[in-house]
Amino acid sequence: LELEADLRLALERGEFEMHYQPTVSLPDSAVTGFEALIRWRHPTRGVVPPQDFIPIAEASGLIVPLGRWALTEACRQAMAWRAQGAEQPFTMAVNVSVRQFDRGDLPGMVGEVLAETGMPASRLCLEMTESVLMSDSAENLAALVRLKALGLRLAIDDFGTGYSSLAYLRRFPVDIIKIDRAFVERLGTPGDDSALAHTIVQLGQSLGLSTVAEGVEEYGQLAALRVMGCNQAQGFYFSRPLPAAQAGRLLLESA
Ligand code: G
Ligand code: G
Ligand code: MN
Ligand code: NA
Repeated sequence: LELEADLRLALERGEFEMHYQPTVSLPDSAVTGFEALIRWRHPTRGVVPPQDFIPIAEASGLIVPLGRWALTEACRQAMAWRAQGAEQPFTMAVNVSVRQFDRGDLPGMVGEVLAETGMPASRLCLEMTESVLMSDSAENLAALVRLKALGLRLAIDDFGTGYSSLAYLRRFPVDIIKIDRAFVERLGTPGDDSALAHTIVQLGQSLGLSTVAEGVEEYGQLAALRVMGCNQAQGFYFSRPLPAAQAGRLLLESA
């Protein structure tokens, strides 16, 4: 409760910041863009991880203004990097909560933020968990169709950890599946268990979806993903999430 009260004030006080973790293409490991990840610098508790405050923001409805702030900041930053000379196309991926679908007009908000920041829709990706599709609601489907009509891309985050059926991948206008790091962990080790990661990559290929492996920490995992034909990767092996200034340097150097 104390944290919820603090959370209400934190936006006004400017205590949030975004960090950016690069994503790379395979097999060449060129930087393709970033995932924006929110951080809260609490005045007395230090950095509070998102797992500790996103659920509170979701339950209280604060996720709606907080989500708008995060999207605006990520788009504003992407445009600032372009202005600083990042000429290569790169994507900005922003996480959205299922609560932003039921508690607000997510497509309307996204359209406004694109207009306010000048961010090209084609460079924006929204990441959502399977829960958005699992509810099988007509409202969520309509919202996804409106988001797609803006021209952006949609990714399923933590893919393979939900309880949803695969049928929704056809029904919903999804472009990217992000393979949960649980399936990446044991790749490239002796007697590794690569069957599930491989199956998800093949599922993506057969449905025409791009696959992104999360949580790549070691070379052996990267090598295994290259062989499977996974399209992109992300993880500590390449880079941790970085403050904006460092992420910007990485982008400008990789041009
Ligand atoms: O970077 P990491 O510990 O920071 O992120 C932990 C979790 O918090 C991840 O599941 C991530 O998707 C989620 N998360 C990070 N930033 C945001 C955000 O801006 N909005 C939402 N809804 N979730 C986020
Ligand atoms: O659920 P989502 O994919 O949005 O979560 C992103 C989270 O994963 C963030 O907390 C981020 O810090 C974390 N993360 C990113 N790369 C790695 C990695 O290589 N290993 C581990 N253990 N966590 C990672
Ligand atoms: Mn994510
Ligand atoms: Na994920």
